[in-house]
Amino acid sequence: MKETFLKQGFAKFPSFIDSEEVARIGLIYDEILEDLESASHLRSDLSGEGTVGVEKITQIMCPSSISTNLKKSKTYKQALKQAQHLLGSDMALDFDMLINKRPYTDTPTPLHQDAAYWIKMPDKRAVSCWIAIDPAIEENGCMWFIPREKLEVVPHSAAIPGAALSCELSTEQAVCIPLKAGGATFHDGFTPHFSKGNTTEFHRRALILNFRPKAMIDLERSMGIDHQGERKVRNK
Ligand SMILES: O=C(O)CCC(=O)C(=O)O
Repeated sequence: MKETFLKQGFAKFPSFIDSEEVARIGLIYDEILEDLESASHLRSDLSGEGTVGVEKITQIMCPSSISTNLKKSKTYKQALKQAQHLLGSDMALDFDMLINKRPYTDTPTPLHQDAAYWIKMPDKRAVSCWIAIDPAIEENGCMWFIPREKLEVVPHSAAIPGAALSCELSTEQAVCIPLKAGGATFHDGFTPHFSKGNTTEFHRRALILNFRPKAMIDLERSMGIDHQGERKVRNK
């Protein structure tokens, strides 16, 4: 898995957490998702269209700052261990987020590279662990990745101010990664990815943890970046 990740920028981990842990995380997830008040400053609609209550793709940044039980969970410990295995023992949790695609909202997450959202860093190592809390399939918005070669960011922009960033690249080589609940993918900041809309009657809940070298997190924080603010292109 490490070899695949380093070569193409992403890898699949079919059984990352067990069903009991999925259920535990799922309960915390739903509490945060349903609580419109405490998370309001961390919450937005990736589609750029919705307001709270009619969201299509709900993104809640730093859920572990709302429920401290998340950070203590097996999931967070295991994801950190895996990130360190993939990229080195200095990897630490930079930020986490929930992304939920509501039933029948049919709104894709556009093709992008995560590094477009981040400042340019001297040490480019970073890995996102995307954990399926519900089964993820093409029809509800599982992840698609394009194998990457270079550690470079192409130009990005947002279709609507405040919406998710997108870029223009061919998706001919994109690989669809369905997962059962508890499965995960790992991708780096340069790997282009997207997901299709949710056309099913069920929610598509994903929990995402991002790791990078501790020194780079310190650099970000010294520049006031904590991943809780405005969504925009930073990698200029
Ligand atoms: O969950 C999604 O639809 C997109 C997730 C994503 O872009 C990411 O984890 O970097």
